[in-house]
Amino acid sequence: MPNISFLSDVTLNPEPSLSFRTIGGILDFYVFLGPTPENVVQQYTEAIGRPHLPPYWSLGYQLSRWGYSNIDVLKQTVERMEQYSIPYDVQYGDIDYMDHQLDFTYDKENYAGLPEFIQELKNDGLHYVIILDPFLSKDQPRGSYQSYDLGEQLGIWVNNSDGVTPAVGKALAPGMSVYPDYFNPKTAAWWAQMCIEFRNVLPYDGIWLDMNEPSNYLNGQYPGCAHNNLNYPPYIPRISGSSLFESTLCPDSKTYLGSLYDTHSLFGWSEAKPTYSAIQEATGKRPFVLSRSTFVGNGKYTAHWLGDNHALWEDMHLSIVGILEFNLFGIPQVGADICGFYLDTTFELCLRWTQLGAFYPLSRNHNALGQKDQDPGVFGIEFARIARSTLQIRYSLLPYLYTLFFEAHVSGNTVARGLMHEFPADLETHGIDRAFLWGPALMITPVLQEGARSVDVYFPDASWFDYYTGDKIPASSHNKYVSVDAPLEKIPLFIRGGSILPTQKPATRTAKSRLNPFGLIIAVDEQGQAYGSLFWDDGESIDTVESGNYFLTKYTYREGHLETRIVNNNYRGVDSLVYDTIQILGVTSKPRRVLLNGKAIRDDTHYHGNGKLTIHISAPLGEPLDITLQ
Ligand code: MIG
Repeated sequence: MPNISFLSDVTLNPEPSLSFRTIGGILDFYVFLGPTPENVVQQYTEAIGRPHLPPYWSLGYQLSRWGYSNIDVLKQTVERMEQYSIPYDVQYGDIDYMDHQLDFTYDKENYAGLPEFIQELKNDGLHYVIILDPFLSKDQPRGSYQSYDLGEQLGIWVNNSDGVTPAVGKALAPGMSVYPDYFNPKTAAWWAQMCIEFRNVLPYDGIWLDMNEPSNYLNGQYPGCAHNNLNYPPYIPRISGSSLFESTLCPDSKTYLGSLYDTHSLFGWSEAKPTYSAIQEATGKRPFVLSRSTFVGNGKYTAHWLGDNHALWEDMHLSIVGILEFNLFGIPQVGADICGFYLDTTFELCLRWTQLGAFYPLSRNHNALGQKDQDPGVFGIEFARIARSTLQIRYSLLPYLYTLFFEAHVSGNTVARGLMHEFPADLETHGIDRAFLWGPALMITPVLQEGARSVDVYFPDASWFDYYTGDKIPASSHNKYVSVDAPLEKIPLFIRGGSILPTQKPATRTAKSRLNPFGLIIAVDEQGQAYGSLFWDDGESIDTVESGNYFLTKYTYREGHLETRIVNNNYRGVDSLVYDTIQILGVTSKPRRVLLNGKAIRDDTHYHGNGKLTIHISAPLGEPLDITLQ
């Protein structure tokens, strides 16, 4: 796995072989031997740094758009979510909140009262994430834009090739803009100070880093790129655009670590850690940073969205590819703009995308300026009902998803993974990009075609259970594609035998769902066995894993007997939590009786003819749980 930051062509040849053609740098090759794809990712992230543990709230549903023209429009959107009780944890502010698109300001006319409104949202359990761009307008009246004035005084911008005069580009903000050079420790300190001071103005919870390629509306900075070998190298790899400086700065610009020719691809990465640390200091909590540009190692600090897509069925399909790739890259908290960014979406596309997006590790609906609204409350009651029930499934499975993020953090596992990670010997799985898994246990098979009311699902050789009914997929359907019903209101989901998934009763906010009773879905394999675990902490403190302040329990189910083994018991928040529903899938016959910690429980057991057993209990989460079927 070569970590090339220089522009390069990478060609996959049929031999099979790979060829690299790069315009600079040192080729350091690391070979990770696996043997499985999952092992490769574990070894790779061991080398580059494991992904950070995201705050729990950031696993909730996120809503964004470019073009909430004023605070009332934003309020109406939040209102619609409320009206339909749609699970939702995060609201974003795109550049509209700013005063003339200037970082570290807000629009006191169109967004009058924003600080108070953010506080209201927070009191209601929501979180607010603000966008920041990596450029500052240099043409504001003297003394009116302190962030720029201070930066200018400190001399912390990316410079022209002379290394002294700032590179001047054009961004959204009025006038011309300069670019913070985050490689410079003085820049990082200035940026942190700005972020921390701005938190006293807007009480944000996370930061969204946009345009950090870095992007520029000019090709190269003012007045153009000189004719030299850096700006016009003898060979240009196959990049989008015709020059190295299309929509960015000239390669011969100077950063603290060298010319942009060398550091361009690291610009976004260089912004990640300073932003992460600033939020940590400003909030005293676990940071959430969402970054558009990333490089090897970004997963230690940021989540990622896949950038500006279109409201097209094919883009929805391709989003699965992007999500699986970023899981390979060690940046597991990833999602695409649900319902599509550019172009107006449609009812059906947006509904199907909301169903798929409910299973993105990062579940965010986002929309471009000028497009029709596409938040889940805007399409009326039928859409809202389906969005709600799908997001309730996400919320009920968040303890499982969070446990996967814990495993990614400590062992480097992927969170969303391709089927080939679990069935590497089954060659058919290698090409599948229309279905994916959460961890080893949940298969998501979305509808990706307009008008379709069924999906062709490939079932690798394992036990599978329909998430909704608990019906077992017959062995005759293994190793082939089978048509599965997918009416408009449903995204087909399957649970793999051999797994135990921790769940929790959903709510409209994770702040509430986190207090609800837990459940377990136990899906047995052909030997009647299943395994799983639950990681739990307060969801927001810094370094809980490193300091041991968490709860971790392992589950084993064998021969009709569920046992827990509490591995770490250092989070007292579990003391007020309980288990209430245990579902076992694949039970061969109705048990005569069910024992909870050795004592028979009465009528609270329901056997569905299809092998699904539902047991209602009340048992403390923080204590060993023992259930026996007899
Ligand atoms: O030139 O902030 O990819 O998500 O809404 C557009 C406005 C700048 C690009 C981002 C998009 C965001 C938009 N930004």
